[in-house]
Amino acid sequence: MNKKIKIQEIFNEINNLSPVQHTPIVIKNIKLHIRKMKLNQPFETSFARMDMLPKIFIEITFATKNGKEITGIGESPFLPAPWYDGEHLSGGHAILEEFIVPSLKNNVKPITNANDFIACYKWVVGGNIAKVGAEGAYWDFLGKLLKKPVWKLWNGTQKKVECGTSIGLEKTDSEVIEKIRISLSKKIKRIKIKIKPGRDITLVQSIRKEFPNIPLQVDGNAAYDLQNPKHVEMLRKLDKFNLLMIEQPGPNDDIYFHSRLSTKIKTSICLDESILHLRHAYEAVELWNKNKILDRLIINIKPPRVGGFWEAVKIAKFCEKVGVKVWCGGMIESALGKAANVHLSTLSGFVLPADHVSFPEYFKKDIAKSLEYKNGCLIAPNKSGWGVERIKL
Ligand code: OSB
Ligand code: MG
Repeated sequence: MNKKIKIQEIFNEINNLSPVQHTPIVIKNIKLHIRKMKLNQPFETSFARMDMLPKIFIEITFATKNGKEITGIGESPFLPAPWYDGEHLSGGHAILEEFIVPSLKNNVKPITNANDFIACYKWVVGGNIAKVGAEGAYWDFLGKLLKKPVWKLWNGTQKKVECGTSIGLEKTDSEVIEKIRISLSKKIKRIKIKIKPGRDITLVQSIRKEFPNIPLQVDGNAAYDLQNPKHVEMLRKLDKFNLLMIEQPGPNDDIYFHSRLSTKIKTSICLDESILHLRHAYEAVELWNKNKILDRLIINIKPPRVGGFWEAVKIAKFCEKVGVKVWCGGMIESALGKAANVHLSTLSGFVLPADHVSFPEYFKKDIAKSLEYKNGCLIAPNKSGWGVERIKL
């Protein structure tokens, strides 16, 4: 399939997308809350087995000209070590405390939309997970100011959001299968499992033996060497299992060799780690389109990985226009971050189930109540802002 699409024109249009305009606001106060949240059960990927997720919750109080003060909260969902994207708690804390927070506090330019807010710290290179916490506080505030849920500020349309779950690696295949069974009993819409070299083909084979028809996908988290023919051959062997996609098998910062891999296998390739902003999505679309296999590209959009919700909205709209399917990935966020991801998933470009839930719930003790999961779906809240109440930081 090689549709004649004007990628540059679409990119320009989306890149200039205007966020909601509002009355000028000033930043009154910023508080950072560090929390180390224990998981109910360990989560293992190709890079590590985790039992705790460290987070920074960012509370920003804004004031309008008439002196009305409103506080919003955002989440920076770090991992315990720089396994996934180079960020971690102490580094992220330093970026927030030394650079992002002062840049916001010392800002003298008027803030009348999301771009003005983001412009305060846009000069910081990287620090995407740190940045998303600040922007999350802004959107929560803006929703409260305008008395609307955030998803309406983004013109989301799918109030009912389909959920999948991400199941980690375990010592034995039967342990993974048991976890899948539990999720299926909760009517989950699709299963994603983690794989790595040596824990891939036979694992998927035993899952398919047990569940021949479930919607199933795999995530390699950068564990495969796409320039190694043996690794490419392993991935090619997955073709016979009717998987929805293979997520980020190759290096974190690679798009090109993923596109080459995609010419050699039928299963769609989904990019996660290597898409850090809208321009990366453009690069991927152009490469797959040149190879006439654009229908085999999928993009996982995570606000923390792309440094903010507005960037995530733009990538979703861009992909929708060029005809690339997207879904909302997770970073094992708290109930607050997961709710924010549900708001994002209401955009019409999100056509595949997201990583929004876990059975049992992710954390021993969460900072708020999770949105109510029912029959494989979550409903985007009607309340103002993120719509998450009784947050205990
Ligand atoms: O690659 O999607 C990933 C968790 C941490 C880091 C990376 C990933 C994940 C997940 C879990 O797969 C997603 C979730 O349930 O939040
Ligand atoms: Mg992933």
